[in-house]
Amino acid sequence: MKTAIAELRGRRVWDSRGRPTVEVEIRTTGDAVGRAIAPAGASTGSGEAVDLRDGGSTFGGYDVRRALYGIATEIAPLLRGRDVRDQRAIDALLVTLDGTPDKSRLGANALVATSMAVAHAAAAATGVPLWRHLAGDGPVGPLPLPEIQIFGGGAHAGGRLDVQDFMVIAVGAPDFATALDWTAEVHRHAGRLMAEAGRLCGVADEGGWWPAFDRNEEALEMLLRAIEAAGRLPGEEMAIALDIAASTLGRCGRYHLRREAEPRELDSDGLAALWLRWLERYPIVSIEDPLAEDDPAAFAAFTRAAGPGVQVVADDLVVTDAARIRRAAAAGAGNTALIKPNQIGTLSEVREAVRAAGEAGWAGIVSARSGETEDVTIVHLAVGWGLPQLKVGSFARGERMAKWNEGLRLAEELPSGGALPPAPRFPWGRG
Ligand code: 2PG
Ligand code: MG
Repeated sequence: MKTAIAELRGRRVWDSRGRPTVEVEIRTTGDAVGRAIAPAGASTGSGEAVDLRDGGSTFGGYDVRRALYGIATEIAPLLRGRDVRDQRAIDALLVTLDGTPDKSRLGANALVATSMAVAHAAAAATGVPLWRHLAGDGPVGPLPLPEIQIFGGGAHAGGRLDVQDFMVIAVGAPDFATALDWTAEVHRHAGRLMAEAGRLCGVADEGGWWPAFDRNEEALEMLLRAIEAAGRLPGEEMAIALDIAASTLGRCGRYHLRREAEPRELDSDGLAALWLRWLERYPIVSIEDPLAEDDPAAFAAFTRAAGPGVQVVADDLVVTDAARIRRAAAAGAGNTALIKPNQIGTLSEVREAVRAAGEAGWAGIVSARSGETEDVTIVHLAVGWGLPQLKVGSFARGERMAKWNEGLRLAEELPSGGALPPAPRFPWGRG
């Protein structure tokens, strides 16, 4: 057998924010190599699996020596000799070995890097691309529709705006490459318009422009101008998507906004009403985490009020956890799940979350984190598992462009070429 794990090692590498992170490299008995790197979030849901850090003062407490120690002393000995094609069994072993409900003993960073490296090694050992390996005998999805950040805010830009991600979706693009072409122009024009207006302050965590706006709506207005300047029809060709990341704005139904006119403290209804006004005024097709993770009833009320024409994405509320997705779906809180592998820890659990979303009639968006690297596993995951959308931050910086560029390469390999998911790309239509 050439697919057994001969060697598994962790190493400390660095992410896009200059923080340590975990890379796992697996070599099989047939000399195939698989490698994967754990990403990390800044605005994390409280139910996420634990990203194990050393604490203390070195590298701000973000060092990963403990996670690497667990890989060397427990994970590697346990997995040596296992068949890399047996992802489910390996993931189950990892979950049992950790033994905690939140992966806090070995760390979800150690687990996710291991689990993804297993998939890479299996693909390499069997001589197929990762997307094909992940799909198994099942159908392969088309390339996902990109959701791309133009301005950063919230936790990704020092709280410069209340809303975390101002993004665009090329809803009218005929294929993946064209979606990127259109976005490149919007991104470029947005930067130019901001510089002209004296509102450009650099680049935020995920590569979007770091804005110096006084009000949240200035960002929406400028986004609209950038779409028009790029020669695209707002709403029909290029639509707006937001990630409010409302869990960073308040708790227990009390929200504090710094970039709005008075009143700046809003209750759940007030916050929902603000977003509903934006939905009427701007071509917004998708809104993520409009209410906080501890406010599911208001999240559900907002989903109903927004109507079937709007994609309401649950991130912090469901944290890529199948059980939480089922609960949220039963309550009507959202209609789309954000899927981030490191929120749960192993690929098999991610797969379960994707299944739970599908069974509930929800759509899925596979997503990167604010702390990223050159790792492109999630692009293959979107294709292999047929997730129709991909969110990886902006159209700048290597760790983001690595994913978009991987999509362009896959367009040459896939049976569907560069085609995007068939219309309607938003299953609930645009109202
Ligand atoms: C999010 C992600 C990506 P983070 O909230 O969806 O934008 O951010 O990785 O910081 O959680
Ligand atoms: Mg989010």
